[in-house]
Amino acid sequence: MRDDGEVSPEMNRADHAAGSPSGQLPREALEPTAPEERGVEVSRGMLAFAGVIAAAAGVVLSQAAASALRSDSSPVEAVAAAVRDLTPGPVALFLIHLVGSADKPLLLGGTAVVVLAICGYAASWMRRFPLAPDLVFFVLAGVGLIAVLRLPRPGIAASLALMIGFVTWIITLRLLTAPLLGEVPGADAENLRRRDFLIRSAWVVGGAAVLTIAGRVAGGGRRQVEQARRLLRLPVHHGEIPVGASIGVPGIEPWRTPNSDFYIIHTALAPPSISPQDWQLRIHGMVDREITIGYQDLIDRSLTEAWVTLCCVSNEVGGDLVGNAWWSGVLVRELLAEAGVKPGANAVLQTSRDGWNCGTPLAALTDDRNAMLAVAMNGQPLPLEHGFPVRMVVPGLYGYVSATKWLVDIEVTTFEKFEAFWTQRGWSEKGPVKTQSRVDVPGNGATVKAGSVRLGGSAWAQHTGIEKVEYQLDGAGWKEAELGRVPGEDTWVQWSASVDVEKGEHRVVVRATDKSGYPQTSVRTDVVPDGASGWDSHPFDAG
Ligand SMILES: Nc1nc2c(c(=O)[nH]1)N[C@H]1C(S)=C(S)[C@@H](COP(=O)(O)O)O[C@H]1N2
Ligand SMILES: [Mo]
Repeated sequence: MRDDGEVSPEMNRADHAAGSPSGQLPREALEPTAPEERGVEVSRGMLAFAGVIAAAAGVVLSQAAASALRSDSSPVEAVAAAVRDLTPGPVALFLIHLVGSADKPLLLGGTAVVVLAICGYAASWMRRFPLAPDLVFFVLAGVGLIAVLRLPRPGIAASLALMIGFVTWIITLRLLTAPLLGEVPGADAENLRRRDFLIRSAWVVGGAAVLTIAGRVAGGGRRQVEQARRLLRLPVHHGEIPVGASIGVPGIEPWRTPNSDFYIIHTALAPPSISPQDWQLRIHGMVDREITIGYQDLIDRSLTEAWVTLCCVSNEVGGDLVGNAWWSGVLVRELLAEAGVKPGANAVLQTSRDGWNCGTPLAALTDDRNAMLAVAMNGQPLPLEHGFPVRMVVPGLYGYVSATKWLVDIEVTTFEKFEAFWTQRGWSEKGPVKTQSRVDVPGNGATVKAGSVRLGGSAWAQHTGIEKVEYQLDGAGWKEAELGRVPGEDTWVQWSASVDVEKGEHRVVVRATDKSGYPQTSVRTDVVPDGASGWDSHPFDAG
């Protein structure tokens, strides 16, 4: 997105260059009469404007074509994905992992803005260099082609969409600039040029809008998948919240996270639209028999169901990139047993439809922790954003090394043979979750009524389990909190305590001890490379 800032100021400069005293355009500057000089000035800015509109029309048409042709990605998305993949680790971390869902509009919008700016700038030089924009279009299309070809599933559709965008650029720019560059006789020439130009621009914008809608209607990939999802009737349960798990402290996060509130983290610019009929999972690599399995095959097997708390490695201390749901799916170890894992393997490389990948210790998929290929979340088919139709859920590991959404490929292998997406960007190869606890109430900096106050929050150490949670009020000794009753080791536990506070400022600190006997460390570490540590604490006021 850095280019943004560089290109636009130059564009402004270009717009004003013709009028500048230094006279960057000597040929025009030599022309004697005032009106014509003004005409040149106007058309330089207008040429840039024409370039931007032509570029936008091309981008919009290529998007429409991509969607009509049901391409997985449009050319702009392909370029944005390339920018994402080439972004150095620390910046990518910020952009993709921490900005969360805001990174998608940022990346896509930024890519589009840079393209428009470059095209506008190139078009502003058309009077002196008539082929300048064509050359720039050609180079941009070349970049687009490289980006399209490095997609996880490069296809005819995306290349065709790119071609359509390129041709639109060339034709639209000529169409728009004809009145600006052609000879128009008469005293009123400038106004006529302008009027003709504006009329043509309006046609282009209107046409692009109509074709966008047509593209949506013709494609409708996402809508069809949404529909297929709605019509699915899976033999799964909604998951009754176990008695005692929810301790009913007002203001605390619910023990079950509703699907609509569940945090979303992924690098995909848009969730891939995969209909259940099209979904296939390939299990291969160091196995005796390669397996390919379809959706119906999968859900016809015996389904396993469990409460599992999922959390993100980039969750800060006290953060909310953690959620708890009732998952339904098929045990991974059963599928792996069917394929027959060869001796020597220690890892599974999981790949999603959109090309993201992660490496999971084989042991975590075959031991007693019931790692599953989940098809439902809280009794509903997975929402598209959470990996529809099939994702992996592995208790005790951060999502970035285990929880592949839109999963299509499982390769049994060894860690020495690959480096996964986030590992290449400086994150740890293995990602067991760290024992954590959080204060929910009183809220950070909240004001409560002096007297009896309820403290509460949650603590998690998936697949180890929480032994106890302690809190400290205003630096006094640690006291044990009451815990909710949980069905196993794989979920978070709610904690609460009642305290008496006087008027004034207070601070509550929380720490958990897990069932391995490990007390949560007070040492604060950053989320990179393997998850944050440290105690959560909230100041609050009693009034
Ligand atoms: N295909 C794909 N799967 C993915 C990711 C991704 O970027 N792409 N991100 C992972 C990370 S970092 C996390 S924390 C979890 C988040 O799952 P959720 O969005 O359902 O909460 O998904 C994991 N699965
Ligand atoms: Mo994550």
